[in-house]
Amino acid sequence: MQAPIHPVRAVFISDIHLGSRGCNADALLSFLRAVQTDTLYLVGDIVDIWSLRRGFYWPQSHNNVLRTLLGKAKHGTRVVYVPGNHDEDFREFAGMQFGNLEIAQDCIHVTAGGERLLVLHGDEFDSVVKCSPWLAALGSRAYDFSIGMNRHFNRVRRAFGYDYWSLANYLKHKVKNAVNYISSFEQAVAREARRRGADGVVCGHIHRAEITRIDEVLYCNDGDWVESCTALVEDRNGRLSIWDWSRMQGGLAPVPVADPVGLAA
Ligand SMILES: [Mn+2]
Repeated sequence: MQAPIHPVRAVFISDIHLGSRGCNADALLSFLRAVQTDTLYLVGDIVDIWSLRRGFYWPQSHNNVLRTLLGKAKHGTRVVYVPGNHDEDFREFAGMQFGNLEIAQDCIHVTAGGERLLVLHGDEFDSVVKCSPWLAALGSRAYDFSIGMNRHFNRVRRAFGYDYWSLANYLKHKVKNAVNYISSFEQAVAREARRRGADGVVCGHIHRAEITRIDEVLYCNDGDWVESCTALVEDRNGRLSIWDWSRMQGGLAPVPVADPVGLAA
């Protein structure tokens, strides 16, 4: 029996990590088949190039995810790909467009209610989070400098054969301070959205789905398809919610787990 299709306005997914063993490709496939969206945002870490370099792993299900994503673009969905740190090689194609598929460093999504959301992966803020007490002391110039340097820092790490410094991994091993790190990340992202005149922000990177307000800025994190199976979804009326697909698949009614947030409300 064909599962019901959910028609929605926008879907944001990130941190899929295709090419790594942690990826929940089958769950993602069933999610992609169950939603029909006008715009699909791929908010970074779609393919895990860092993991592929360590050892090649590419099962059929990962191929099926890629084919389904491209198939959506072919059949009328506007697909916007915002690369992250694990697929940063694609950042050099930012600004390019292939049919319905666009690649961007970051972009603005305008909701049905006319609110502007800055869409970015979030790794730009790793250095801010790592060095936050220092940066607070040094001030806002140091803060901006740190964001700019983060990419170069990781390029140098790679040149010397080190892995990407991952905030998500770091948090797992620093549980005691995890709450502080998460809030420091969220504040950094919200601050960037405000600086760029957006009403809110959509990011990924820390593998923790959430919708909240931080100093008047709507902070949305679309979660991941490794630790959880979560997506940020904007319905036809412009209401945003987080879908936890592993719970919705288990026979539970396909309702958002988080209370939908209407931006205009
Ligand atoms: Mn990331």
